[in-house]
Amino acid sequence: MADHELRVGVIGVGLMGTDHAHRIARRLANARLVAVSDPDTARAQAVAGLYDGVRAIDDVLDLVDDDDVDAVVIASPGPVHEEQVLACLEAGKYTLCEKPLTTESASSLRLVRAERDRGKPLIQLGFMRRFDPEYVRMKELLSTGRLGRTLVVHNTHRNKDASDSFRSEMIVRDSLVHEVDVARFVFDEEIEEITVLSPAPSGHSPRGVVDPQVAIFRMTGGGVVTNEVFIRSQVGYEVRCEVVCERGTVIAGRPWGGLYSTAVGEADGSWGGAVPADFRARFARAYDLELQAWVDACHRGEVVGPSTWDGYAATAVCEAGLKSLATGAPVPVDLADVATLG
Ligand code: ISE
Repeated sequence: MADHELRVGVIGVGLMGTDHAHRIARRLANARLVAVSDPDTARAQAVAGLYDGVRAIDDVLDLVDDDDVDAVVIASPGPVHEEQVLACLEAGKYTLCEKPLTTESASSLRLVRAERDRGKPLIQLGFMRRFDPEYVRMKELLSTGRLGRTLVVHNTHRNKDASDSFRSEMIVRDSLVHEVDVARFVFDEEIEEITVLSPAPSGHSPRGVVDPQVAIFRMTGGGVVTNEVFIRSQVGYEVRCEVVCERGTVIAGRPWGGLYSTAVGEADGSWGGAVPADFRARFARAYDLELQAWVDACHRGEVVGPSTWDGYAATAVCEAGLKSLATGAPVPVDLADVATLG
């Protein structure tokens, strides 16, 4: 890849895309933000206007084909990812695609195949927790074997609030999908069965929306993962992962530092520290490391981090999860045979 700064175009400048645009423009080394595109062209122009020399390009596919764009970040909603990722593959451009890869396993698998047919990986999936320093250290510790085999994992994933349009299905596809990736990352195995339970909903969840949800994964090696996802917790952003092994446990994302205290009254429910408001604050460092690793890999002509296969496997698990959400019964995960992919 080029010996100049990597010239990056960002597709989709909603919450995450705007955050990534800023990160590329201001915080990354050896990269430069050169273009943004969004169906909301006024918004794209507003984001482009924040930085010198950044163009707003009306048509997303024109951004992909632009000769001055070396590499692309896709931060648009999942349902439009297939067309955009395919365009990046056809243009031969390195791409960081935010999760989910797509919203159905069939389209995700088409992308896995399209990338393999090109003969060279180009796509990194945006599962940022794999770059969070605590998750990285947890994985390193597990890999030493000192704790023995991993038996059980408990994930907690809470957001402060969500709009009424964030329905039960989106909690599976857009939120639980992170736990799906964490489980596969921690165990280095696929998920073979998922059960999604529907507790009595919070009074803050819109009519008909199951929030919180509790999902249980069974791994191919027999391990079990429990997951609580609660999108309208009213408090803030809390993401934790506790791994239980034969000879010890590890927790990533535990509140730490300073005094631990609880008190009735004004400070009810506080612990001596602040709960981050959302994922941009909690995972800011992980996103920086994720995008810097992507930029560095682009310069080396490589792809690091989660792959299209990881994106496909996560989509397939969520698809089974949606079936389970409807009945509460366990649903097997139907994954393509890797050997048939060529
Ligand atoms: C959002 O899309 C994310 O990826 C966040 O990490 C997650 O916490 C949130 O629930 C999703 O909506």
